[in-house]
Amino acid sequence: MQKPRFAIVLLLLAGIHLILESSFVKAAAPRKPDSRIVNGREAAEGEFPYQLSLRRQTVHICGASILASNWAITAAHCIDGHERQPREFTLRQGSIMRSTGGSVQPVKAIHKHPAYDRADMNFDVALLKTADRALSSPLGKVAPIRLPAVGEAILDSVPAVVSGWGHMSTSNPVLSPVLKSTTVLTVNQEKCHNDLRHHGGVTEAMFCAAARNTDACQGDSGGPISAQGTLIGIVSWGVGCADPYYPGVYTRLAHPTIRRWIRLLTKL
Ligand code: 4AZ
Repeated sequence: MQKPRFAIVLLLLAGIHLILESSFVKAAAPRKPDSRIVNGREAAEGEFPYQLSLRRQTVHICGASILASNWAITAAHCIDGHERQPREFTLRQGSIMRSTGGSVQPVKAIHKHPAYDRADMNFDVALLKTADRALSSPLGKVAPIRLPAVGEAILDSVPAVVSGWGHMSTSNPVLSPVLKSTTVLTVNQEKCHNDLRHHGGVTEAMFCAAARNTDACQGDSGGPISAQGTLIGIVSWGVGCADPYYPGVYTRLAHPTIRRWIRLLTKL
């Protein structure tokens, strides 16, 4: 089983990263569009105003997105086991730099989806509550992203933009110091289920997206994938990164069980 490994890798990464963050950043190769993250491009300041870096004990562990000035959304696997310790977590907003700029806001409460299953990553979503108006900025670099309607379908082969500070490739497991994004195409649900059949397939609370030589990767987890200004999903899991045989898997936010749970807690 590949899936639980990602969560473990992420925790290990956080530990190693705590020690090596500065040296990793220094060791990164000089800027080359093709050698960072799994391809994609560097973001411009203000291009992803809803993007957050979720930090545990000051170290980037995952992405997250702003839903309102006091609510963020991430993956359940990013906070699993720590939902009673919100004070370990902070959110950096308003900066394309992973470790500098913008402002860092404390998380006040963590709500893990009640149906989250770490064995198969089903319902991989969590809500993070902050102080009122914490997730906003007068500089205009911070803004919420809209959610899909309940049950809103995702068509096949639709372009969607995913962003984060995650690994540049499976063989170059280094976080990006600068926010990156890439465009992937949504994958037909049955095709994805079949592609991932040896890894448990996908549920209705997941969808897949892929493109040649580009993908989300470890460290992008919990972050946004959007289409036409709507947050359609959250980076959840995959088998390697940018592997031509395995599409990336995302939490489907329009799934009624997820969307209604978000509304219940946030009124959004
Ligand atoms: C992860 O564990 C992860 N290739 C995220 C996305 C993908 C793989 C792994 C997609 O954070």
